[in-house]
Amino acid sequence: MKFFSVFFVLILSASAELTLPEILTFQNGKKVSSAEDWPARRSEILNIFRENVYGVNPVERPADLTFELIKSDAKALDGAATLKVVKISFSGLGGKASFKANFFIPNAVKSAPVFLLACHRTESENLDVTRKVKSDFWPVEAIVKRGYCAASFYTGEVDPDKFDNFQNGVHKIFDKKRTKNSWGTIAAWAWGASRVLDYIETDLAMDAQKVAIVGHSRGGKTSLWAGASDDRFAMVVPNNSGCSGAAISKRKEGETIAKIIRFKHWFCKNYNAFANNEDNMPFDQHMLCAAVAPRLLYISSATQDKWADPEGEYLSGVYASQAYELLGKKGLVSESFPKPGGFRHEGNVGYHLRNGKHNLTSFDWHKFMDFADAKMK
Ligand code: GTR
Repeated sequence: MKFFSVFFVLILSASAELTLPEILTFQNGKKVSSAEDWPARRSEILNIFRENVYGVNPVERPADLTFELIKSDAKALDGAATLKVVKISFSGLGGKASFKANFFIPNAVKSAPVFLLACHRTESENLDVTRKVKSDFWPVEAIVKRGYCAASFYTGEVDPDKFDNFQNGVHKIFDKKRTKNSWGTIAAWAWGASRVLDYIETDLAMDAQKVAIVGHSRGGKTSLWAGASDDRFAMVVPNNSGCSGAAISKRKEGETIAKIIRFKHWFCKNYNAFANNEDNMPFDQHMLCAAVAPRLLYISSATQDKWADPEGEYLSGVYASQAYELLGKKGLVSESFPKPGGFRHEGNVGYHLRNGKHNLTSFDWHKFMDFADAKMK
C-alpha cells in the first residue's frame, strides 16, 4: 500500500524530479515503521513548523479564559436555530482582551456537529448575525439546514491583519521578548480557533468531537495550522490555502515564499530563510497535511486560482496519505488530478477542484458537508 502512494506521486507530479522530504522518516534518519511511532513523528513535524514557519505560541489555553453569552435567540432563522454570540475573554502580561464567536445551532439536532469558519473577510458583510446581509462565504441557512451548527469568528478581532510590530491583538497581550521563532498572525488566528473549540467543549448543544475548522486563503493557512496542531478538531478544511497552506512550496508554482513574506506579520522570522531557497527546505507542506492523520482532511482548490497552485494543493493530500495508511486508514483515494468540478471523497482525505476563481462559495460548502455527512456525522 505504501508503495502504491509513492507510485501515484511519481505519475502525478508535474516535475518528476520533485523530491520531497519524507513524511515517514524521523529527523535522525530512522524510519517511521509502525503506528506506534507516529505520535513522536507528528510532534517532530509540528515542531518543525513552529520553529520555521508559523512560530511558537507563548500560551495555549490561558488560565483565566472565560466565556460570556452576550446575545442569544432561541428562534433564530425562523425558529430553525438558536443563535449564541459568546465573548471569549482572557488576560496576559499586556492586559485584558476578548473576541466574539457566533453560533447558529440547529434546533432539530441534538448535540450538533459544527463547521467553524475562521473568517478574515469583513465582518459586517460576511458574519451578520441578524442575517440581513447574507454571503456565500458563511452560508448559515444552508449549513443549519443540513444539520450542522454554523459557527464563526472574525480573525481580525483576535489579531489585526497588518504589520504593526506586534503591538496589537493577542501579541500585545501575550508577547514577551520577540525572537526569530515567535508566533506570527496566522498562529494567533489558529490559537483563536482553538479557544472557540474550548467554548464548544462546554456547550452540550454542540458535539465537540465533531468540529470541522474551515478557512479560505489566509484563513485556509490558518485552518490547516489550527487543525494540524490541535488534534481536537475532527475535520480540517483549508480552502484555496495556497502557499504556506496546503500547496507544496518546492514546486515554486504561483505564489512562492519570497512573494508571501511581503506579509511580514503572518509568519515567524525564521521563515525568511527559505525565500528563494525552497530546494534546501528540510520540510514541506505535505508534512503538515500528514499531521492531521488519521483525522479528516479536506483540501479544496479552484481552477482559476493559479496563485494558490491547485495541483500543488492536491499533491499534498496525495503525499500525506502515507501517514493515513500507516494508521490503517485510506488517505486521498485518487488516480489522477480531478477534472474541473471533480472531487474525491472516498478516503479520509477529501479533495475537490471547483470551477472558477479564488473564493469560498456555496459549491465548496456543500462539498465539505457531503464529505462530512459520510465521514463525520
Ligand atoms: C494574497 C496572498 C495569498 C492569500 C490571499 C488571501 O494576497 O498572496 O497567500 O492568502 O492573499 O488571503 O486572500
